[in-house]
Amino acid sequence: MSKIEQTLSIIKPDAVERKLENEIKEIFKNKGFSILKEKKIQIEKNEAEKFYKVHETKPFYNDLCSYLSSGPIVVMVLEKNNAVLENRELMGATNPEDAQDGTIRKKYGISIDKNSVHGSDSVENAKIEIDFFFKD
Ligand code: IDP
Ligand code: MG
Repeated sequence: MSKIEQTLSIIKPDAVERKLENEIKEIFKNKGFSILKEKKIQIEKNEAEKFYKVHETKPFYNDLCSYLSSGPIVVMVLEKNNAVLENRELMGATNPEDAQDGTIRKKYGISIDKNSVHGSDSVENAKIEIDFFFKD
């Protein structure tokens, strides 16, 4: 069974800095994702801390939040059948070294921290993350 879902995608600072946003958006569109909403923003570190709160006990939390707030990002709501899982598959493994051929992180990721994209990991978290950036 497939069902229409929405998921939150972020093109992270390393990819925006390398001017990859249009290329990455084309990949999503070519795979059948609709970009329902998008905005290019830079967030404050305290907002990144809220967004990544689930990771607050991890040793990489501080660096992760500094990084996400270090430059412009592109935040998007993607829609497709099974969007959450399909986006995770298209992104590839968290560490680009482990990501499969054909994935965004394999193609563009620099390192485990500079891995070019974020994607929600469940339908429930997708709703929370979409609200975080687009509730107004
Ligand atoms: P995900 O982005 O694939 O969902 P998460 O485990 O949710 O991966 O971690 C969030 C982000 O934190 C990752 O995308 C990555 O940038 C960073 N991260 C995860 N694990 C590590 C690590 O071991 N060292 C440094 N950064 C990490
Ligand atoms: Mg995650």
